[in-house]
Amino acid sequence: HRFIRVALVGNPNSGKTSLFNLASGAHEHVGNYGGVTVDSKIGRFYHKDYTIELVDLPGTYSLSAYTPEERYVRNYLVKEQPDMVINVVGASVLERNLYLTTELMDMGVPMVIALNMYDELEQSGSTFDYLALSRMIGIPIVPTVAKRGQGIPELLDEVIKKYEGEDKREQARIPYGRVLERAIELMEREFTNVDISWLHLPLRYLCIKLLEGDKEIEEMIGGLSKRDEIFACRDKERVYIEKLLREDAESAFANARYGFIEGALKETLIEKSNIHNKTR
Ligand code: GDP
Ligand code: K
Ligand code: MG
Repeated sequence: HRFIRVALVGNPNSGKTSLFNLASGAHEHVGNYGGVTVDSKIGRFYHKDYTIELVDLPGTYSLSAYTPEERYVRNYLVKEQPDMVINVVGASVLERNLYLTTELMDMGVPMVIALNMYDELEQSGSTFDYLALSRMIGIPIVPTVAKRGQGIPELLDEVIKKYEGEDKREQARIPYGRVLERAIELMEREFTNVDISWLHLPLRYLCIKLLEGDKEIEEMIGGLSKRDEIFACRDKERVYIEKLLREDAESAFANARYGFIEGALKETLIEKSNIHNKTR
């Protein structure tokens, strides 16, 4: 019997708790962690030859360190290192929900996407080529109707497939455009011969967050001997980004994420209002 630790990550109201309850039955219990007010539930159940431990994390729109929920979820992912994340995405509010997905991709967490509220998408008359999006980002996407339990076995099958390495695809990296990519590259060079393995975060993610001005990540690397050079490079690149793009680095990264999402949806999602426009 194999044991897989899976974390549910998604926006508030995307259907995480519904999915959690339907998948785990009545075996969940409420736990409080580390004195924070936000909490998460843990449930264990069997799927095929596996024991799955599922954690229902607090809802969050982003993985910056601004709100207790954001901090909690990011720290959970870094410290607990779940085997897999199920990113629960509300199909009726795709653009906003996928922002968190891009951040999870930056973090390099192995994940499967539950395209939840699929019933609402179908009722809306929109068509969404989610398999094309899946190919684009290299992440399995499974339609679900969590409140009725639909799609959950298929979702868990994908979790197991990915856990067992049967899905050979590499998760795509978000392209940030020439200016930001150059800044990331220069930052990455500052980490040459610096051991960051203990941080359990990809170097690219670390550099992006430092450029964004993330205080928690700053503190994490505050003990490095090369910290002064790294911060100097960061400060210089932030000024450079603002000069070239006429927006601060944090907005530039956020806008690039939305740009990526917009481009991906343009190719895969036909909303009903657009169908009308085209046939008129
Ligand atoms: P959470 O905040 O992510 O934990 O979301 P919840 O599981 O609490 O769900 C939020 C609301 O959406 C509840 O009213 C659910 O009944 C409803 N809901 C959950 N999944 C689905 C779904 O697949 N389709 C529809 N139409 N509603 C859903
Ligand atoms: K709803
Ligand atoms: Mg919930």
